[in-house]
Amino acid sequence: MTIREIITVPNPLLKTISEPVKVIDDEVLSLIDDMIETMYAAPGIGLAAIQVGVPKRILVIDIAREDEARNPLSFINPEIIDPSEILNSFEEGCLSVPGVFEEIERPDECTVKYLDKDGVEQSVRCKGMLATVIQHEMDHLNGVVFVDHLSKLKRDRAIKKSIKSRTSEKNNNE
Ligand code: GNR
Ligand code: NI
Repeated sequence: MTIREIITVPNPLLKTISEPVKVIDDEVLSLIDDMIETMYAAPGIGLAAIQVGVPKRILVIDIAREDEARNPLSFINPEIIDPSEILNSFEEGCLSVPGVFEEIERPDECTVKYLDKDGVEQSVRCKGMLATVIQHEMDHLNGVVFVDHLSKLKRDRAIKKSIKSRTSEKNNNE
């Protein structure tokens, strides 16, 4: 397993629409392993393949608390269906927009249909935190980052702030 580099705004790759996985081969399985390791190292609670520069429709998520056992979930070719009309607001962050946290409204519940690592179709009803993270990750597969849900003014400020925070972090580490 390898920790891969996470791309950040304003890298234009983040706007890519990712392609469905055609065959779940060793390359896909090792990408999933690397994504899980990269997510834990970051640390984050979810990661889309495009965040490590690979435009494939693959997500990994682990919303277990720190005092709980790890529970990495992987989703291949996920689709969101039946989003609830009820919305929920959650403070979101993104490994590709470091240093920025904003309240984002999304459907409170949704169902995700996907292929597991064995290529078997699965369907899960997601609520709360899992629903938020799944929708945040699905956005990445469609070239959308969470700050795209903000007004243009707020989005431009958020991206500037993120670039600035990343630059100062680099300087601190050097
Ligand atoms: O680590 C992450 N935390 C988070 C918090 C609230 C809503 C969404 C997320 S996902 C994020 C990791 C990430 O950027 N995934 O794409
Ligand atoms: Ni993200």
